[in-house]
Amino acid sequence: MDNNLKTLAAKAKTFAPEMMQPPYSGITTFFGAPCQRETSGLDIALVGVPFDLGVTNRSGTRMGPREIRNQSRLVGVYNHYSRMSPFADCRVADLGDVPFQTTYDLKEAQSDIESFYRRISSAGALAISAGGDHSITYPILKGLAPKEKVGLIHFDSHCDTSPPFHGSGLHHGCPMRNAVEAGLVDPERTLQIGIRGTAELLWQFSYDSGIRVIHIEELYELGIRKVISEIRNRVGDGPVYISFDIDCLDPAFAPGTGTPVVGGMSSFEALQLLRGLYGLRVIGGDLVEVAPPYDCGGITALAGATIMFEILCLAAASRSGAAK
Ligand SMILES: [Mn+2]
Repeated sequence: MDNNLKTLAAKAKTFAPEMMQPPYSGITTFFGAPCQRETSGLDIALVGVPFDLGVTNRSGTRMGPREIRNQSRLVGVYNHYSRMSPFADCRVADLGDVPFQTTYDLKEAQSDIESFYRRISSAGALAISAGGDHSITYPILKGLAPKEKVGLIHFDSHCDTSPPFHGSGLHHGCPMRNAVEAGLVDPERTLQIGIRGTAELLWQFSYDSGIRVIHIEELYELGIRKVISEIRNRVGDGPVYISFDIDCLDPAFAPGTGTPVVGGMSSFEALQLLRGLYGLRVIGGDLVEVAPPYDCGGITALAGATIMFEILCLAAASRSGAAK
């Protein structure tokens, strides 16, 4: 963290010339980061996953990465709260979108996602992703292939631990169950935050496996500080993955999503929760479920890009050891 902006600028590692251009011009990348295909030498890869074959209801998140890239030009490059720039502390690049061999087969497409992330983890880089529907989190975690089970900090209005239904166990309502059952995620070091709505009957697995579920009502009863403290205590010093479904926010703040549920947190409350997580060993994260066809004036994509930036900053702080 650095109060001296001149020092910060001087140590910039990937302040690409594009970042200094007007945000409405040039070829759009996440936060204006340099675009490249090569993973070697990278600390953090930014990745788009334009995929929505896993939705249980309204499609449209395949359009998410492009619009999040667009709105992200209003977000970087400096984080006033943590007084740092991920682009100064780390080598960060936009790796583009996961290329799909087929866009018509859920299982095949998820194996394309897994392969792409395996390449990133083999290069020793962290990955921060923009979805896409939430089904992508499971193949991302498989591809990242963490050496030990990760703790999961999952913001959502749904637990996404449902059993298979309508002929698939890979849809966007069950990635967290899949990740626990595959031994990738440690349920005892997992929290699901902001949960609400009428799908509760689908989430028995969360309770049975020992995941800590914090419904939205409890979040407001406890307050942000106590929830942060519980997150930190529960995930401890081990590796952590952060998955943020934009439908965790109230639809007033994020209408552009396939399965909105009223009564959620504000975008400011989400940012405050994330800002309480500096110092954790963040190995990656994603921001999913932004569906531009239902958005109004880009507010959901902007909220998504802002949250993605906060997660990027947490990862950069973790990577550079500059944690607050
Ligand atoms: Mn979700």
